[in-house]
Amino acid sequence: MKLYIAQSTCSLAVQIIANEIGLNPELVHYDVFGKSTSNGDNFAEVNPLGYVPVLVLDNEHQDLLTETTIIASYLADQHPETGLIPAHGTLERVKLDQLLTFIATEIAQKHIPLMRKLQTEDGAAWTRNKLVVAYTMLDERLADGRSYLTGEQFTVADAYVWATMWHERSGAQIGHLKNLMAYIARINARPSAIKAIQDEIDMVNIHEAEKAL
Ligand SMILES: N[C@@H](CCC(=O)N[C@@H](CS)C(=O)NCC(=O)O)C(=O)O
Repeated sequence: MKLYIAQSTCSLAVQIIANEIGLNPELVHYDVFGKSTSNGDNFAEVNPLGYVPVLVLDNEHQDLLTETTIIASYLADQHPETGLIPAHGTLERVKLDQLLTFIATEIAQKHIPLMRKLQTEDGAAWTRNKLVVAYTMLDERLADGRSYLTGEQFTVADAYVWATMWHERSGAQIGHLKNLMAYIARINARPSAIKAIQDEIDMVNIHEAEKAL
């Protein structure tokens, strides 16, 4: 499998899930601003929508998957023994999918216009408030002492929240949310997270070195 990633982005959610499972997809770094890739692929042809993550499967047609929630869920579904996602058709799965949609729409996609400074002052204040409300909801969920969002089991929802902690870049004030911060520290300590970050750094360095040639 080939996984297209970009620095400090939602592709980290797929990397950490792949690591939890023990998969080793070939990583390709995409420079979101410079538009080049670490292996020379034309990313506009890979994903005309211009964003990561993209997973290219090893199957007969080399199917290509986009959308963070879909890729992470697909990998987890292929390995039910990991417990990273509940089984399809169960209420637990519906609740997990509900969380994933919440994270995608109320957190990940709310950060992006802020980080890119695309909004008016009033618009940015509205979006930052939305983020604080969303993160507060997660913080309250963790208040009963559970380790992860759904209990003691790390899931794709935790991977996604961890990968989209962009509050310092977007200016959302959430440092006071102690349960959330302890939870993120817990995920940071997972070997899968440490490896994901190191692999990303390595890929960025390889790509930078190629660009310098
Ligand atoms: N709908 C996509 C959006 C992914 C997305 O926003 N990716 C960002 C990084 S987190 C990206 O690659 N942005 C580059 C661009 O849009 O030019 C998903 O949920 O995975």
